[in-house]
Amino acid sequence: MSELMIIGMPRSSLTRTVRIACIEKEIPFEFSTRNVQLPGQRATPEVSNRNPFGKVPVLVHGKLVLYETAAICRYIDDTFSGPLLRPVHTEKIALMNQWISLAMTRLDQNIIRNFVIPMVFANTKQRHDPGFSVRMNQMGDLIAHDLGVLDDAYVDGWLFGDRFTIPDMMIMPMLHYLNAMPGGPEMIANAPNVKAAFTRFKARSSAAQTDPLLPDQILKSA
Ligand SMILES: N[C@@H](CCC(=O)N[C@@H](CS)C(=O)NCC(=O)O)C(=O)O
Repeated sequence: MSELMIIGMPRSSLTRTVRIACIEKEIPFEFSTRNVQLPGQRATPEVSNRNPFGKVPVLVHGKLVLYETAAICRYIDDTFSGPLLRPVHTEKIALMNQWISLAMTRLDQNIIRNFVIPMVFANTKQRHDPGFSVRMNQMGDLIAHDLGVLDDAYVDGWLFGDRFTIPDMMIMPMLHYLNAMPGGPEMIANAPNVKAAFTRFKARSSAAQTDPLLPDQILKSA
């Protein structure tokens, strides 16, 4: 058994982020999906015994049990040798922390929690409520704004030029879900630098190895 274990679900975008971080860092790890709850269900003891907030991903490394995606990714980068998952200069590290914070708060909320999850899990009655489409359209406008901001930041390739860093590993899996939503490909296409980065992401081995294998359009099937 490998020394490092990631607990989570294959379709969790944040679990995917930490798996990508391990693969990019070139470290072996065990991916444990055993007894992890399905989305929307109560946390199982497998998870809640390690994270009292009942969320995944969780990392277990020897005696260390760590939750929160940003903390896990930084730990992986700081602890193991292998390609750096962050820029080198202090100012750029500060900017990376800015993007990590934005990815984990605003982007995760706007794209995954308030758009993708309602779109996927709304039942027929909720879907036919006029308020639902109003809310989804409002979220679409917010996401379009956020993609516009990201587009300027992705002008040089990744957020930090040639180096694929932790916030890229957070943002790209979110875009994978957005791209599977009605209107998602159009939103991404309106941000050409983001679209180019997303295309490069899909070609990476770490993306292929962690692909949640979504249908082209997911509505109630996730
Ligand atoms: N702040 C946490 C958020 C983790 C989170 O929300 N994970 C989702 C999957 S992407 C989850 O565990 N969902 C299951 C649930 O809420 O029951 C982090 O950064 O890791």
